[in-house]
This record gives sequence, structure tokens and C-alpha cells, in this order.
Amino acid sequence: MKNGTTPGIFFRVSIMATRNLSDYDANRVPSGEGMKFGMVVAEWNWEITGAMAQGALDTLIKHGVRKEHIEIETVPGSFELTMGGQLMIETGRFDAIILIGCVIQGETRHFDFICQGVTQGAVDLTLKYNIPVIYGVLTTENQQQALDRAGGKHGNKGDEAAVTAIKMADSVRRLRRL
Ligand code: RBF
Repeated sequence: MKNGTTPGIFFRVSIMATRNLSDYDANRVPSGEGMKFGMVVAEWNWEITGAMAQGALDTLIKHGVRKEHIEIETVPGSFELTMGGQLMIETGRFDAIILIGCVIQGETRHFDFICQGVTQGAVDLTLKYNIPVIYGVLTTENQQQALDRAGGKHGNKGDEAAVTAIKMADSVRRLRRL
């Protein structure tokens, strides 16, 4: 289905989701000019999360967000992303918050508990504060799968989180103006 061609339906924003959002059409991303973003990055699995954070940062800037409108905080692990996100939201300075983490399956059930905690935490934050909280958290079976998604063969999920943040911030601005 082509955008805008369905009778009676007008897509104000071009649909651009594919299986791999890193393949997005950059021309169809709203401008990030004037938008402010907070990013919380887990230090655990830094090789992965650092690459994702860099990707997110580059992508925000590429789409017009000013460097001084991006603040980055690190937290020890993905479990702490919710708290970091909450602290950032409470400053009132941001249009959207990006959480970056990587949880890799180990031998114990920690994986499940951390994934569950941060996922529910992100949902709770976004609904409690009515602000986009973008879930840039990899949950993989092994390190290779994570590397593949942090600038490897499956793109960089940090880039995708940044695009999602801009799109959601744009949606909020447009809808609140209506
Ligand atoms: N944090 C991550 O971000 N990714 C992980 O893969 C990860 N694995 C962990 C495995 C174990 C056994 C433990 C105890 C912690 C792990 N953490 C991981 C850290 C976790 O998110 C949190 O920082 C700590 O549990 C302290 O609250």
C-alpha cells in the first residue's frame, strides 16, 4: 500500500517501518530542530551499549538536533535505566527519553528478571509522565547477536531508537497543537 493512496485515509507522516529500521528513508524523518532529548545508557556490556549510544547521538544530530540539546547519563546496568529515565524526565527538560541497554542471556534467570524490569519500567514511565520513552534495549541470546545489532549486519538499534524518538516527539508536538 502506498502512503496516502487509501481512499478516505490520509497519512500525515509517511510510513517507513521495515523489518530493519536502520534502512529507513532519512528524507522522511521529521526535523529534530528545537527538540531536546535525554539519553540513559547502561554501562553493562559497554562495547555494545557505547556503540548504540554513539549511533543514536550521530542520528539525532544528523536530523537537526543540536548537540547542546542532548544530555547523556550512564547507569550501571539495564535494571537502572528506569530510575535514570525517571530522573531525566523529572528535570522537565526533554521532549523524549532514550533508554539504551543490552541484556545478554546467561546461565541464570537474571536475564528474565532484568528484561522484565526494564521493559515494564519503560512502559510505566511513558504512561506516568506522558512523554515518549524509547526502548533501545537489546535482549539477546549471545554477544554476537548483540554486536550484529550495534553497528553490525543488522544495523544499529541505537540509530533506530533515535529516529523513533524524533518521530514520537514530533507526534506529541503535532497532536498537542491540534
Ligand atoms: N545488566 C545489563 O545491562 N545487561 C546484562 O546482561 C546484565 N546481566 C547481569 C547478570 C547478573 C547475574 C547480574 C547480577 C546483573 C546483571 N546486570 C546486567 C546488571 C543489572 O542490570 C543491574 O545493574 C544489577 O543487578 C544491579 O541492580
